[in-house]
Amino acid sequence: MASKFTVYTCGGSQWAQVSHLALAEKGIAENEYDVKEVDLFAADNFDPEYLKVNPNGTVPSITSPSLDKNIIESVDVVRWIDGLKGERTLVPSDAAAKSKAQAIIDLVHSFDGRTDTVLFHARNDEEMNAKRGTGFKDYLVKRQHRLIKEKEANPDHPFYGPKILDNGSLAKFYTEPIGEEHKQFYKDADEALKIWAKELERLDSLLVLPYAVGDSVTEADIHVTTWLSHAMWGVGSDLTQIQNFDTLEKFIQKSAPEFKFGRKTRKWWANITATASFKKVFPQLH
Ligand SMILES: N[C@@H](CCC(=O)N[C@@H](CS)C(=O)NCC(=O)O)C(=O)O
Repeated sequence: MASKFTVYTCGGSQWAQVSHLALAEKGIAENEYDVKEVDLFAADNFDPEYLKVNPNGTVPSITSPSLDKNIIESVDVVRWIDGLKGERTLVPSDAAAKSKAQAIIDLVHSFDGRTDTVLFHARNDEEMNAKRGTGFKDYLVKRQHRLIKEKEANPDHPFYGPKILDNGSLAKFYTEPIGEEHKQFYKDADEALKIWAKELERLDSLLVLPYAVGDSVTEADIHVTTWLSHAMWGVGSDLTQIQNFDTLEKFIQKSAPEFKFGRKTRKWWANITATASFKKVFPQLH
């Protein structure tokens, strides 16, 4: 293999976990690369030094002396890791499987499928007050403080202004007294969760068993796995009860009462969670 590369990651990040699943699937040993933890909970991804690595301020990223440009998107990270060793097994060679894998990846990376809907939004005062008592509030508030501090220190940096507005537009629902503006926030969350339920149904119809697009684990499995695990974690599932969708299902049913996790999704999850790579990266849900 070429010279050592560096994976920028964070234990609590769904998209960073795709790197670790891909590395495990490809059998790349831990001494073949370096790992740098970017603590999202301390908002270290907003450090101007990290923005030089990844101008989006997100994880994962990969740097390597063999690369002209850093890799800053999880989809590209998996594909690059796939090319490091042996045959390309994660990107399907069959055209139909490849396009189905892409459709599945697009679904979990889409605005409609984003896990933020499940993690940060609330549909009523009760949910809002409950969320205000969790680490989600600290996360959003810490981010806002860090962004403002970095903007003061780096006033001309183009990253901070838009990000302050973006994070602030969500953080305010956690910090300001509950009032009129929350009503629209709740309505939007409810609508987004109805759409989320539809996306899960669409995912179920796209899945081919035993794995996402057929007989072997591909990039599609990797992206859906980290996404679904993160959503289960985000709604407060028992993290050791890996097969138990109840908490997430009930959470979604509050917006989409007919929703149930589909037969194929459950079977696929049982298959993917039985793999050695899953067990290595997910000793419990996160
Ligand atoms: N499209 C990017 C999204 C990466 C992403 O949003 N990562 C999250 C963690 S799961 C992150 O770093 N968030 C920090 C932020 O947006 O400030 C990818 O797939 O790599």
